[in-house]
Amino acid sequence: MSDVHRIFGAEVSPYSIKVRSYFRFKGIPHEWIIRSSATQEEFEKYAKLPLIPVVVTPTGEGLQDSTPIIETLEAQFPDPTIHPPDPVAAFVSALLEEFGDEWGNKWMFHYRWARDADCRSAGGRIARTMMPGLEDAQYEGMSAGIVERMKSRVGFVGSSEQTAPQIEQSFKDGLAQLERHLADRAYLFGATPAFGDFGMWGQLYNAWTDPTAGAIIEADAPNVKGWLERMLDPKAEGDFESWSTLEPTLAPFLEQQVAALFLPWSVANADAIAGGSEEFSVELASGTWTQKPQKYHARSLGKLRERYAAVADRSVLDSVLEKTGCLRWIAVI
Ligand SMILES: N[C@@H](CCC(=O)N[C@@H](CS)C(=O)NCC(=O)O)C(=O)O
Repeated sequence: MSDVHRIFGAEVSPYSIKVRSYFRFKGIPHEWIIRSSATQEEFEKYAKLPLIPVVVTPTGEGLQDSTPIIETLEAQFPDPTIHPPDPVAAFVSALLEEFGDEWGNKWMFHYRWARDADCRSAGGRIARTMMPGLEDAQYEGMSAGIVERMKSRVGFVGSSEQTAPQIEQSFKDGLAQLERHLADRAYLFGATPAFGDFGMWGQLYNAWTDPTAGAIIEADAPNVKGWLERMLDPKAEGDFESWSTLEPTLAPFLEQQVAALFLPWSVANADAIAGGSEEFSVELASGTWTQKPQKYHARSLGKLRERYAAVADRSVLDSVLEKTGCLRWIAVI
């Protein structure tokens, strides 16, 4: 029997390239199959939801959702591990994985569909991926249709006139913080990639391929750019660090991005789902944020809290989370 996993995905999909980068790092034999009109029928055999990536295991099982995909594979292929041995670094890595998927996605998605130049670029690439082999003129109409559809969807991740300046400021501040953190290390948690790298990377790499966000990265963040390139095919170049050496440059990101913006948003979103609200408003450090709740993210906050509850000795972790302002959002007694 073949030992090859198949990944149905696309370059423009942050969650797809996140999973592919993980497969590459682990050295798990895999085939990358671009989801397009040509592969749609096969894709539908395995996809329960019309979302990419879908990983088809050698035994023919279809897996979806990048976080559980990575967790399932990590249990089967433990080496080289993506989890730092220091329990504080390991939890912060899981927190950044979640941040990347949920808040990093707002950065990427907002910038991709907010301005004409970005819409044209992404719409054109998506049309060419989905329907390969057409004439140039045919792509124009398709691309316009994709742009129209995607622009109508930005509100689902919370991008609006009210939140646009907050998302863009968070992207620029977060980038500056990561730039300092990556000044003297290959990956976010040391010399080998961690769970958190994969979640953050899929989104930021895609942002880099778009004109506006890409120009900001090119101009202001050479260290982040090096990491974006490295993460395409990440390699263990040494060991993980422990929290003590990561803290000076990673704590500011936890304070100003994770605790000040993402976690209060995530908790307000989960509360709105639990209360059956159509819309919620929350006061973030960056201002008032109003949107319709996102179902998926309430589930992933629950998973993060379970992960926190499963940490055997939380004394040091709690002091780090307390100091950075994260604890009150995560520790729900
Ligand atoms: N939580 C999912 C999200 C997957 C997702 O949102 N995929 C998007 C692209 S990045 C998608 O497939 N959209 C519909 C489409 O491309 O047809 C994961 O982590 O895999």
